[in-house]
Amino acid sequence: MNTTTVRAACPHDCPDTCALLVEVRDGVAVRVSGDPAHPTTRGALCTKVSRYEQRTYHRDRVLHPLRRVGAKGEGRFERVSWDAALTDIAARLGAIAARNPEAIVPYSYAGTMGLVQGESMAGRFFNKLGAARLDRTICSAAGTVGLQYTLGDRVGPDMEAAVDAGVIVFWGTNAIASNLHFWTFAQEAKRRGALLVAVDPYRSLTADKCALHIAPLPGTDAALALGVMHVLVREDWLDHDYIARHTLGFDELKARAAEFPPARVAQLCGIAAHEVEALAAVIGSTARGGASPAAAALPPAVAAARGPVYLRLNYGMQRSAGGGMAVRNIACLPALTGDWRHAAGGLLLSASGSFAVDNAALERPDLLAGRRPRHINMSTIGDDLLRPAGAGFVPIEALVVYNSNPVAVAPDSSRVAAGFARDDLFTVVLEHFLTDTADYADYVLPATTQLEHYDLHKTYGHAYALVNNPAIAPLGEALPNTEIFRRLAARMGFTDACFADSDEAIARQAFDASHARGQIDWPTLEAQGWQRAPWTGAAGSFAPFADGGFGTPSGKCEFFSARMQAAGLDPLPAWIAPAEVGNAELAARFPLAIVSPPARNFLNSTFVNVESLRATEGEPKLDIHPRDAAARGIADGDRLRVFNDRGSFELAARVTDRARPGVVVALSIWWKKLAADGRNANEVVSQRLTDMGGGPTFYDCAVQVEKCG
Ligand SMILES: Nc1nc2c(c(=O)[nH]1)N[C@H]1C(S)=C(S)[C@@H](COP(=O)(O)OP(=O)(O)OC[C@H]3O[C@@H](n4cnc5c(=O)[nH]c(N)nc54)[C@H](O)[C@@H]3O)O[C@H]1N2
Ligand SMILES: Nc1nc2c(c(=O)[nH]1)N[C@H]1C(S)=C(S)[C@@H](COP(=O)(O)OP(=O)(O)OC[C@H]3O[C@@H](n4cnc5c(=O)[nH]c(N)nc54)[C@H](O)[C@@H]3O)O[C@H]1N2
Ligand code: SF4
Ligand SMILES: [Mo]
Repeated sequence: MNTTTVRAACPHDCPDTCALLVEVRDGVAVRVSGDPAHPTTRGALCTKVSRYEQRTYHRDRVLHPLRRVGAKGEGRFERVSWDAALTDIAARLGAIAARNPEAIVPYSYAGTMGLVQGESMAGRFFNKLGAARLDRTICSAAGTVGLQYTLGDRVGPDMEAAVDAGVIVFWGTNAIASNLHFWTFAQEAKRRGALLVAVDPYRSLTADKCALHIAPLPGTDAALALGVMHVLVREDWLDHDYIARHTLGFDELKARAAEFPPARVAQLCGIAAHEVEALAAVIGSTARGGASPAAAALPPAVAAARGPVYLRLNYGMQRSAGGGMAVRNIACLPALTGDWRHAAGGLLLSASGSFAVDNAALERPDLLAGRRPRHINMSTIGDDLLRPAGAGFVPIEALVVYNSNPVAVAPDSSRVAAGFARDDLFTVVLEHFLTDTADYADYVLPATTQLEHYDLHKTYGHAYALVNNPAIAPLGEALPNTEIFRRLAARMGFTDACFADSDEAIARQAFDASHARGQIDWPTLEAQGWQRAPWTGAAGSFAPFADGGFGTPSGKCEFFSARMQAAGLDPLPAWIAPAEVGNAELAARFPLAIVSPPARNFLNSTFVNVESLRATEGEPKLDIHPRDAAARGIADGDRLRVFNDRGSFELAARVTDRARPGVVVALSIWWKKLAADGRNANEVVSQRLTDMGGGPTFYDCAVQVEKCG
């Protein structure tokens, strides 16, 4: 028996990007575990990925090219050869491209976060073709832009540094489900005396374990942050030296914050004024030192809180009409309190700025040869697929989907499905499984999983790059995304040298070697499997803005943003109400807000078809507060219908005070075809976009709930 251990990386859209060790026996992957030497993985994986081999060897893997024989959506296919599939696909894309290449749209997201299997060879292919460009907005676009305006960078304190924090605020993040390794560091901080705080409309697994939980209505965080600013200014819990040296527009911010006293904020957020005071007291704990607050009687743990204050945001608070502004307002707080001075203070939303990626080298926009194709926003793919010709709009004639499952994950699902069902649409899906999306494909092409291909990863949750070495040979006739696009390029007659680059060669092009953040020591990376971004210094000591150095035009934390003004936005932290939550007109018919955040055992819609994980989640459930349930005659376990004007879906009632009054919660993202009614939460979500970045508004959604039958 021949046993080897292969160094790999978790490919999933998760901030932890774990370093993996894959044990291979006689060519078969038998065990996937966390690398004990990697500083944030520390030998542990989540349940999902510790069963990764169950997914790779799943009996439902698509292992050969498939051609549709049934109606769209039915999921009936016949096996064809790679040669037949590629010849026909190239001919059909070629015919469309001859008329107008912009009628071809790539659709991809983060099924793998790999720099190689993501937008490298695929980007080259679509650039050479002159296809439409996809705006990849579906997850983080609003928060990214809000952060860019305010801090000008996507970095923050190290994950490892959380152990030294005095206060950790989980703001719109359910870390136990979606950032497990951060939670482990937070537990260590708690043992050392830190106060854990959650801001989440739902008592999530994480909120449930925090000493202080504030549950504002979804989409009201911008107001809550303004209320916190109000109290910080009122109590003078401010670092005046930091403000003077490293911020822009403090006087204007002060005037704006004056308009948001706790009583007003409490009303906007659907909470009590004393909760605003308490949140301000913990966030102000570094600046206030031992000072006891004047205005409010605080719970003893809150009064005793001491910084540094580590704000851990994830993306939960930016999936509303004012989501960009919410992130921006929160991002102003550590500059007011001076928490950026500390390695364990400040704010982490994304660490994806740790490495400078050379997107031009990966995707080769020069292949466009001066063409400037239109952009299609992935968050409104439903409307765009159904939009008729005219007013300058060229109908979408072909979609090539990879690393994504839009029929399950995109908003306003019945419109998305109707678009995919168009008979005159040519659809190619590169996949591991016959997902809800693959069921609509004309061709399904078998892609390799992370155990079968090479890749290079950076991450959005820590400061390490990782390599992923293939552990096993591709199963069946599966090919890496890169190889599929290489072969398609050859069929299309694309002869540029870059289409011959190997996956390893592409990886070497990925980081911008001319940039301080592009420095990689390849021998170390390859031998160890991972490497810390050298410019960030030693683990746990990185304080990116201790001496200012923000990435904004002024080099300061911009409370006042001229760029926002130029973009037609309020240049100061502002309150933007949700579009549907708390909307008086809608309330008569749709009085409840619904949020549909990730279930712990799924990763977006990935893993829903792995039986052992689905069994743990059970069936789709709706958490509803006892008061809202009683008002509708709903008992625990009843079958419910959730609906609004866009659609409906069904699930089982879980009557619980984990859901606050007025807000129902459907942990997601279920495969539609694995739910009893063939639908999921995205049936009711609108295609409305956020204030910044053109992001989706999954958690800004008004519904009514009733008992079925
Ligand atoms: N297990 C697991 N892990 C995942 C994922 C997964 O699907 N499963 N998905 C990955 C991906 S793609 C992402 S983007 C991240 C997402 O990670 P998170 O951002 O943590 O996930 P969300 O569920 O979107 O938001 C977290 C919490 O925000 C709350 N929330 C909803 N609306 C609001 C609001 O308006 N304000 C506030 N303050 N809170 C709100 C939700 O109730 C939820 O508990 O996780 C990644 N990790
Ligand atoms: N209601 C609701 N909807 C949501 C969200 C929510 O919280 N609530 N979250 C939103 C967010 S934050 C995100 S990021 C999106 C996520 O949306 P997606 O990025 O579409 O994520 P997944 O649903 O996991 O689908 C990824 C697919 O890629 C495939 N895949 C994985 N690796 C490879 C590969 O190497 N090659 C190929 N060809 N395919 C591969 C997987 O099999 C899987 O089917 O969903 C969004 N939708
Ligand atoms: S999904 Fe996240 S926690 Fe799980 S192994 Fe991957 S990176 Fe680690
Ligand atoms: Mo996401």
